[in-house]
Amino acid sequence: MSQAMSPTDGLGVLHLFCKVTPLTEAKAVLEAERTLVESDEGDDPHTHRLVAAAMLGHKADVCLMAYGPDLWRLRRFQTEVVRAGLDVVDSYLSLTEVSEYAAGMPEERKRARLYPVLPPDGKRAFCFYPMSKRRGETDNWYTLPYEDRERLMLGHGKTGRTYAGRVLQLVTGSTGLDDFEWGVTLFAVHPDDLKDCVHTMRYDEASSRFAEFGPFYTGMVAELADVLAEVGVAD
Ligand code: FEC
Repeated sequence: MSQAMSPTDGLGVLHLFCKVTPLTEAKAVLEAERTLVESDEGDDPHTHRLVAAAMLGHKADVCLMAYGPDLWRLRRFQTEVVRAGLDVVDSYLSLTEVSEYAAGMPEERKRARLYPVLPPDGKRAFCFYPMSKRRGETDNWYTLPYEDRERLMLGHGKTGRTYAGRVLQLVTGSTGLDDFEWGVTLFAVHPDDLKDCVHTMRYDEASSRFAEFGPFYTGMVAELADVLAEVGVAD
């Protein structure tokens, strides 16, 4: 076994978007989950976890969001998922982080960003998309002075907090790791909470001037066995 490869702080997050094939075996996918989480303690923040969602539309049948401290363990999970007959048609790699604009947040909230326990209770509507901040000739986020960026992000956070109880967001950093700068994973009570939240935030200057988005994936979170049954994988 290779030695663990872990971020200094926080966890690796691997979103695997998969299609079912005639070779997909539910037992083998469930075994991959068991291996991912095995020997971890449930309440240890450094634990490996899996969020499974049944996806809607042609882009993917399932999303397997595996996260934890050891990137080797995430890689082994990916290998087992492929061996179990799922076709990985898209993916996203990121790391949990505390944004530089959230440095003053209470320790408990910072910890929840770095070591999240997912999925949140009662929020089964699921959405993922990657995004970056614009680096255009007119609007370039990275040439703004820190004070301007901080003001814009405080405005963004204020709008975001109006969705407390309806939407839980996990923004994970991927600059230098994947094609965009962040992965945004949203968990909501109702699907329209997802739409409403993203729509409203687009009017904030931080998004209206500076946000660029990749493809959106939407689905429903459930236990892995139920997700597999719903997308037609036989036992
Ligand atoms: O430079 C950076 O670090 C920016 C990273 C960043 C992106 C981002 C995108 C979205 N957020 C969305 C929803 C919410 C909700 C809350 C919220 C709060 C924050 C805070 C920071 C922050 N967001 Fe963000 N978001 C980024 C950063 N966001 C910093 C304030 C501190 C914190 O809570 O971590 C309210 C959360 C709560 O208080 O419970 C909800 C959505 C997007 C993608 C769409 C868009 O940006 O328009 C939705 C990147």
